[in-house]
Amino acid sequence: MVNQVTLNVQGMSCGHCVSSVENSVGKLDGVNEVKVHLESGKVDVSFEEDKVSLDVIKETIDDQGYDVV
Ligand SMILES: [Cu+2]
Repeated sequence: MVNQVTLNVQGMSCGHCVSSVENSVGKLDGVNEVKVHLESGKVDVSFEEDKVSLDVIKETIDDQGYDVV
């Protein structure tokens, strides 16, 4: 089952932040698509609920040094 969420993430300020988040989340098994919107601080994620949980996605962003609010 595909789920689609938009997360609010604080601390992303440049292209490097965008790639850190997009690459780390994009690497997770079960994530179909991840798109960072730098200006609004939003991250769209499309993922397979039976393969990866939202918690793991949030943790992965957190591990890169950003805050999911
Ligand atoms: Cu940055």
